[in-house]
Amino acid sequence: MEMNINRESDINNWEEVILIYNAALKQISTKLAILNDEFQQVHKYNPIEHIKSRIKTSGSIVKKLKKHGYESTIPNMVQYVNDIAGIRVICSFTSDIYQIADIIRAQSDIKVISVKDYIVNPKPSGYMSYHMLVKVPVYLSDRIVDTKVEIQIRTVAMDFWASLEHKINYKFEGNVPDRIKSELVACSRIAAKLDKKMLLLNEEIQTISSEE
Ligand code: 0O2
Repeated sequence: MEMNINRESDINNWEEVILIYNAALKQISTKLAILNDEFQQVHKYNPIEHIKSRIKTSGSIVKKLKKHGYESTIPNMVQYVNDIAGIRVICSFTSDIYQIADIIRAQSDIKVISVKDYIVNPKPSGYMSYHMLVKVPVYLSDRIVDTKVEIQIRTVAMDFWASLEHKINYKFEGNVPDRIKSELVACSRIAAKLDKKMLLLNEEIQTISSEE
């Protein structure tokens, strides 16, 4: 049977949205888990600490569409909301982030649509992370749907910062006092420093072990 390759814009209802984006998340999660197992076997090292994935809630999707001035329709969701399917990969070291990103990029069935490197260019809030927007084919019984997934790759320290900042923003409903905002920026710089020091320390340990 010949399969049609469909665009996401052919997704018709909410149940289908959930089905397809969940399938896309499973595909990426499985790929990453296999890569981690392979690393463990070949290099005796796990670059991935853990992986979290989620489908954006309908409420958050509607909020995002509203923010950008779009009506809440299924075609608009699929076209304009890039992170309906989101996966977060937490690593120990900054070097792991770029290594994982390169491996994702090299997968023949994954198309990288865009990359935002908030590690090289942190957001004014202090937010640091490496974002990749990719498309992965989802195989249904009668068609293949190229589906967007947002992959956020960050270190444990960056993740710690982002989750605290998220909680603070939620508590103050977006109106965070300036003093707390600048403390958060300072914390982000400390986290970046910690990441650098831990990476150097790890590299030193690796050199010593390889000499032994
Ligand atoms: P949630 O709750 O994680 O779903 P776009 O997604 O393209 O419309 P933007 O801002 O250009 O909007 O995308 P970007 O910069 O890639 O950020 C998207 C996601 O990154 C956010 O999703 C957050 O998960 C995370 N993020 C970005 N900036 C910050 C920040 O300052 N603090 C924290 N804690 N997280 C951030 P959502 O939809 O905003 O939220």
